[in-house]
Amino acid sequence: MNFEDAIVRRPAENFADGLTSAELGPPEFALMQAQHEAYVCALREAGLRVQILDAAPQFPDAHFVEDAAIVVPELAVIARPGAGSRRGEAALIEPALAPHRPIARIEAPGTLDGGDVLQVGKHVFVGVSARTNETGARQLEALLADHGYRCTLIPLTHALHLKSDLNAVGSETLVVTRALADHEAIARFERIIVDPDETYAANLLRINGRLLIARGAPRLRDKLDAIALEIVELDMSEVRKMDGGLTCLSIRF
Ligand code: CIR
Repeated sequence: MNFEDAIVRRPAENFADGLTSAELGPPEFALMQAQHEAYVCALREAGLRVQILDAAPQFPDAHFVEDAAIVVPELAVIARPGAGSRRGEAALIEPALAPHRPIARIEAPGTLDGGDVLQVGKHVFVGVSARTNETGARQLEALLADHGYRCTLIPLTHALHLKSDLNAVGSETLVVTRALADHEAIARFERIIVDPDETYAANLLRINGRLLIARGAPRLRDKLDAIALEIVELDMSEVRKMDGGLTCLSIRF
């Protein structure tokens, strides 16, 4: 799948007030800004038009825009984030997507974070997690079914989001942590399994001919070198301190 556009949001100065379970120490704002700018550059160098939204200090996690919407060629689904402190991010993202796609919405009592949604062609995997409930997942399934997509729900117990564990590097190849490697839902795919001490790097991002990966996972990088894609490593230390990764910093379409 080829992308042309991305939407990102600048991190707010109070981004360290966001949710985290990482226990990696307090993040630094200046370094976070630099990492975010490098990320935007990497998206542009991969050929995307990048729309940069203003920081939203009322929602310190709002730069993790991926969680607020799911965009497919036919429509944009405004999510309903599972964390109460993040719920208002949905209304905030809608005006940025409305010029690009017809809008649909996940409705209460459904909850859904975009980080739980992995699209591989017309097949969409939806993590049912602490953030995404089955009602939200089924609402998304119904909205996408109208456009010929098939959804598979994957219950999660260990990770924040599905894409913490599972991402696509091609239409037939997934990168997956050991936790989901043997899941029947992905049995038909080629699987590149991430070593346990490199689990964070499973959250990688394929953009057209490039693969963005977090710096610090040399064994995964070696495994990915076999794929004919240009690999771009990015320093994600401050993003990681707030439980974020490469996918969650943008919406691609
Ligand atoms: C949160 O806990 O919601 C944020 N601090 C991190 C969200 C990361 N989102 C993602 O991986 N899609």
